[in-house]
Amino acid sequence: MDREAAGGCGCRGVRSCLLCERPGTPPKDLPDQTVARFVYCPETGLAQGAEATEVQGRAFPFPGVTLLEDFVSAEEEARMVRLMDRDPWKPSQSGRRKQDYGPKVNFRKRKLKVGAFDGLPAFSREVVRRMQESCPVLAGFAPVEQCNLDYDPARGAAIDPHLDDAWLWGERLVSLSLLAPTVLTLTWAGGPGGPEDLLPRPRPVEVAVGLPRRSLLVLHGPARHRWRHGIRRRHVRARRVCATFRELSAEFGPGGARAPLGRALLEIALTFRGKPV
Ligand SMILES: O=C(O)CCC(=O)C(=O)O
Repeated sequence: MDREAAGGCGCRGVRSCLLCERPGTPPKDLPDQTVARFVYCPETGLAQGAEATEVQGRAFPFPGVTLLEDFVSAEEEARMVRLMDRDPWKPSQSGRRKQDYGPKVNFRKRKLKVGAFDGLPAFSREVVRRMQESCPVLAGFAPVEQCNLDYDPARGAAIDPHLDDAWLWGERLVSLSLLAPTVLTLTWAGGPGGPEDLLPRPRPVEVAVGLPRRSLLVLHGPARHRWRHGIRRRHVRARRVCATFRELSAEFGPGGARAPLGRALLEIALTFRGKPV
């Protein structure tokens, strides 16, 4: 279907969703049989070979994933989504809708300005406080951006594997999963020291991280910088809302070349009086 005719579609370039794909388009995202599949175990921190595959019985350490279950209560979840739904959701790529609270950024030109940003939303104040206090990995975590994503299976919503920018965003990426569970797929981004060395024959490697409803995920270290993360269409089975919180990189922190701008953005963010930009 023509993208302009597909009301509510925000896809561009190679991205597509069920609103803009022509009827009869082959299903996107069928499992790729050439990939070596592993499943992350939060208890051991290992990526374990998926059952009934060639790599069953193999495992490797998978550092940089912290998963906190039941981070918000059912009441808090319902309230957060109710408040999000009072503001407009903008069509985004691959069938997602989004709301952004954060500065205006041009990643290609590395330009950053306050723009219309007037703070994180009031309903995130308590959640951010809890992040800082209940999780050692999040000590001192001060987000300057919150991006809410809405995934609807009827639109074929997904997010392609990607690495978050490291010029602007800091070490920890924090995502709160609301309304439905899903699976985050991490794909080795390449380079020396990769997990392929552990395999009987070289092939792409993926690690599935189960994200329960109301859980908080922190990606840091290798899981943030060396593995692309994404969500497959087939793993969105019901409406899911995700709020991702990002902190600034060292360049914008104390002593960094752009510390004054970083300080100004933080002051705005932490007023918790914001509306989506
Ligand atoms: O929905 C999620 O859990 C992942 C979101 C994400 O990767 C992003 O916002 O960059």
